[in-house]
Amino acid sequence: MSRLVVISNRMPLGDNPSGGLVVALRDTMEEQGGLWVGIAQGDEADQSGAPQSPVPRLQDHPGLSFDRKCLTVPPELYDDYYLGYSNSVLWPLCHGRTDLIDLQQRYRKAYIEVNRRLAKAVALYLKPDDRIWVHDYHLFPLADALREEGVLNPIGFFLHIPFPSAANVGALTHVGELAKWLAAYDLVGLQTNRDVASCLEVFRTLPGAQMLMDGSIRYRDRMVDLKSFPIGIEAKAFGQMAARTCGQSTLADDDSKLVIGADRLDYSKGLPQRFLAFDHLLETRDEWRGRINYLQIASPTREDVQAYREIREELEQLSGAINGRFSDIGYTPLQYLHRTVDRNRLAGLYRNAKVGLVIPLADGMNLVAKEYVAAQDPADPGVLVLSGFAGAAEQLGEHALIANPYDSHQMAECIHKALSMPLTERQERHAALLENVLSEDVAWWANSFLKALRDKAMDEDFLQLLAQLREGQSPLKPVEAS
Ligand code: ADQ
Repeated sequence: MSRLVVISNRMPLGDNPSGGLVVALRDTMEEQGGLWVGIAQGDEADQSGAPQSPVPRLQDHPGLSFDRKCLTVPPELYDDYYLGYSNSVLWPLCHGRTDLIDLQQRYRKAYIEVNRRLAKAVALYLKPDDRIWVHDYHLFPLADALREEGVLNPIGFFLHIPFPSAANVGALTHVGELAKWLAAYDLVGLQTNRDVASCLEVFRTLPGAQMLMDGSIRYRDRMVDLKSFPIGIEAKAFGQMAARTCGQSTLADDDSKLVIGADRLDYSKGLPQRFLAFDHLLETRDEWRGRINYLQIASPTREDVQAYREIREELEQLSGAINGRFSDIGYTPLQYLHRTVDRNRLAGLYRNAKVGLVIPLADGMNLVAKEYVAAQDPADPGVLVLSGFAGAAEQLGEHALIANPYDSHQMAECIHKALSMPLTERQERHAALLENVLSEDVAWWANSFLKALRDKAMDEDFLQLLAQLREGQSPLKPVEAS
């Protein structure tokens, strides 16, 4: 079987990597073997021991059963690529926050430069039959840059965040450039059908793009397939972990009801909106005062970007105000933790919570929604309250309670309904959700994507064969006389 080469901004470092995507792909890599390439910031000369050469070198990270290599990028260039173009331009664009875009020429230059360096470095290590799987918005231009280096291998791309709408994408100025980057891939995977529709719409508005009957796109001289592959989690293992750890993860008295949220502290996650809805619930349904606790865990992220500092301040103010209003002796309604929590502990907390509150304003998928479902006790499960703007709503929307983050009253009523839901209804909803989360798990996701990439490569080989036959060339090599 051909080798799998995974390329992402972050890669598993350390001997025992953790985290949704990393764990998922690590399993695939351990099964198949392969090469994983990532990017880190640092001093190139220190890493390679040699002055910077025109072709950047990759640093080896031995220690796992597959190969890991890392491109080192100097801090200033890395910041402009990562905090700048990736997280101050592309992230807000893809999450519908064009008002937060900070479009600076040097960011775009750095983004293209880092992708170019990565392509040059990776090209040296590629074998002719490698399959390449590139991940996420940091690396949109990578296939185009690899093609510049003469790489002909099948290259797939998976976007973990939403695809920007056609109405917003113009904020990039260079929309044709984005289309060219995408068309350099053989397969572009998106989280949802809604994202596929947005991507098709962006191509539809571009001169030179052609939509083909099979759903693929011809753009200039390239053909690219677009499909949705909703990412899953290691559901079975996560459920077992939750069952093991729930005993050590109790927070409050038995009769109090726990509502939980766990997110990176990101403006796309709708955290102020959740706090306002909780405030509204305590205000309008006073039977819950003293009886429910909302635990919101928010892990620190991208704190060097202004918009992230602002949302942190906003949450601190809101949580103080809510607790000031509704706390009593021995009762603090809202616990807001600005930190990362160990995954074992988190799984146990999910299992003990009667309500999982997953209310982003925009989200590619949202793995917390799936983790919450996997963690429940099927005999006495909690209820998932899910935003319709999470990608997960395409798979889970029918059996979760769908809440609108922009409507505090409706969200508060959803939480009330979840807390009051009879056992049989909770069991029925949970059984349907769990079936989906278990069957469309992370292995299913990775295998579906890789199969589609393989099929596409075979189709291309077949088309090439046909073209050769039409031109009267024999596709068969002459047998050499011995
Ligand atoms: P994220 O935006 O990071 O991922 P999400 O899918 O929710 O969002 O994954 C977060 C992960 O971090 C989950 O595994 C969660 O358990 C964990 N986590 C969150 N808060 C934590 C905390 N305080 N402590 C410890 N762990 C915490 C991006 C996209 C998503 C997409 C994923 C995968 O933005 O839409 O679902 O990639 O494709």
